Amino acid sequence: MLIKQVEFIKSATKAPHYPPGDLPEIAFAGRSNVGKSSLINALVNRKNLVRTSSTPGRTQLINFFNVNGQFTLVDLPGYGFAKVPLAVKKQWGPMMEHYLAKRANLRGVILILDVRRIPVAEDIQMLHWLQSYAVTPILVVTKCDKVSRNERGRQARIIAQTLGVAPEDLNFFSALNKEGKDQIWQRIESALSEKEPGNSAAADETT
Ligand SMILES: Nc1nc2c(ncn2[C@@H]2O[C@H](COP(=O)(O)OP(=O)(O)OP(=O)(O)O)[C@@H](O)[C@H]2O)c(=O)[nH]1
Ligand SMILES: [Mg+2]
Repeated sequence: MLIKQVEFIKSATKAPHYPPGDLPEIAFAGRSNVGKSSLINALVNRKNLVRTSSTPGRTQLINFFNVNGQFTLVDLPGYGFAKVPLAVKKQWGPMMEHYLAKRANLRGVILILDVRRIPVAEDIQMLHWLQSYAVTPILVVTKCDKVSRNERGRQARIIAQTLGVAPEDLNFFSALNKEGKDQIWQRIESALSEKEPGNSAAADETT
């Protein structure tokens, strides 16, 4: 993917505040601190388009970015961080389901997992939502620079088994050495070029 132009559009929590959904869209989901913002920055070759943080759970808004005037990338709020206030935690599920149900232009969601960790309940929940809203999941296992090849293989089997997917469905990535970037772009491009997914009907129903 040739990146000519990337710009922040806006932040939102609810559908009335989302930017117009006239371009195909790809969203990034995962636990707090898993590396969502780092992956977006790496994909668009920018060091700090999206703020990365050492304080997990900082991004509680849905952030929209336009790429080349052609499609939208969306940084979704992270989940699963223990220190986030309960009131904020309770908002996550409805905010996510609302977004997934309403966003008819959504073509795929990149679900990001830490190579060193077993997927949590919210990861599995997210995958189930994607299946029920017919949104293409793209599974990315990140921070691969932190483990050996052997450890990666072992973890990949556990992660795939916990999620109920084939190990071949996992895309390995590292924001440090950019391993896996081209393959992830290929998956994104193929999701972007898919025809209208089945969730446009669901969006109409709930309006
Ligand atoms: N070694 C290594 N560190 C990474 C990688 N990806 C992210 N990090 C680090 O992990 C921390 C969190 O990264 P972010 O990209 O901010 O994670 P996030 O998922 O956007 O976090 P929230 O927005 O708080 O939910 C930062 O210190 C990053 O530098 C990676 O592939 N390898
Ligand atoms: Mg972030």
